[in-house]
Amino acid sequence: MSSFLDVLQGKKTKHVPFWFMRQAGRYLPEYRELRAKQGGFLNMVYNPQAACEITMQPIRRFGMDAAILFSDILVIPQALGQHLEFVAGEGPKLNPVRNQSDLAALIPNEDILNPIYDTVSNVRSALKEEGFADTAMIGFAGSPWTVACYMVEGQGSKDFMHPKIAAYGDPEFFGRLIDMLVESTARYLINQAKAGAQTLQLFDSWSGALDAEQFARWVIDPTRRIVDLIRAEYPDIPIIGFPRLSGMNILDYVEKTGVTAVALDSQIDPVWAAQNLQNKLPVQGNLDPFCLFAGGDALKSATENILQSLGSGPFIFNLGHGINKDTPIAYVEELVRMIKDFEK
Ligand code: 1CP
Repeated sequence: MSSFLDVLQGKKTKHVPFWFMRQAGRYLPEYRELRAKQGGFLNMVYNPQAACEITMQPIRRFGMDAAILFSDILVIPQALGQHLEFVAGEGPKLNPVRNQSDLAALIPNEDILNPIYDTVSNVRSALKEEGFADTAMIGFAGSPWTVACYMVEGQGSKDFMHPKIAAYGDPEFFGRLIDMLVESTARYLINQAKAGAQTLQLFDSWSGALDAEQFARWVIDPTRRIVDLIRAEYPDIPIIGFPRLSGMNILDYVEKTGVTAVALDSQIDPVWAAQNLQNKLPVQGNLDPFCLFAGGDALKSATENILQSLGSGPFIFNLGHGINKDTPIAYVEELVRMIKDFEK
């Protein structure tokens, strides 16, 4: 039985299960090799054989307790009819949706997501066939607020000015966009569960951009609606929420969204999390990815601090955000050793 799923089901485990955000990706030479052959990120996302292979790569190397689907949060805007491309060295570019008429002009085609469900079932088979029967499969999506950030801004941003102005200034348009995202994201996650995903994670990378009132409206409420829609079909599937940089709003998030577990960014003190969050639900996190990049004594002491603070309660070790592409693999190996050696 998977210790990752055990933690999410409230059972005690002997070891601390772990996986790393962006564990499949450019820090791995085998990923870079496949990417060069496949010609581009989105080609790999929509190719169920390639995406399965990439999902498996870190599992074979490091033996994580969970494999996360190789895909991206921006496939949902694409399925809703928005033009998307990844420009090398610049990240995602979308034709911005800034008002009701931009929104009305979109022609959705959710069938484009079908290959991703094939990836999920391919990964489940590959895990069994390659002897990783205890490794769980995580499906995921972006949360409506974070996906709307990219849809309205049209690209990444430091402050997401356009979506914030739309959320304050044209809540009717913005609310309609969020409603669309709630519906399509719930369908997308339910289909991943149908294809074999055993846990679902919602990434809200930009939830820290909102004040408390806007956080309640655009993060908590839509997340709760997605959780309710999923639970109507899959009452028992664990759902992990990641309200990144949400600060003290994380308390309301934990209380009101209905998520099974909460993923922590690196700003949150593990000691505080043990006292204020882990008494309510399992937590996941939260080593700073740049501490892993730096390695050495800093990596050792931060990892020990996290394991000592959170390791004896319901806990899944992870990073506080995605692993950086230039992270030395030797440091990842060292981190894995420290987590595996930890005695509860
Ligand atoms: O090879 C490449 O150049 C592509 C880089 C890459 C990768 C490997 C992108 C582009 N996305 C991904 C995969 C990905 N994205 C996964 C796979 C599973 C894993 O191994 O963890 C996941 C879960 C995501 C989720 C994602 N995409 C988020 C949420 C988590 C986070 O990092 O905050 C976000 C915000 C995105 C958008 C995105 N996709 C890619 C980039 C470079 C970005 C960020 C753009 C920005 O700077 O705002």
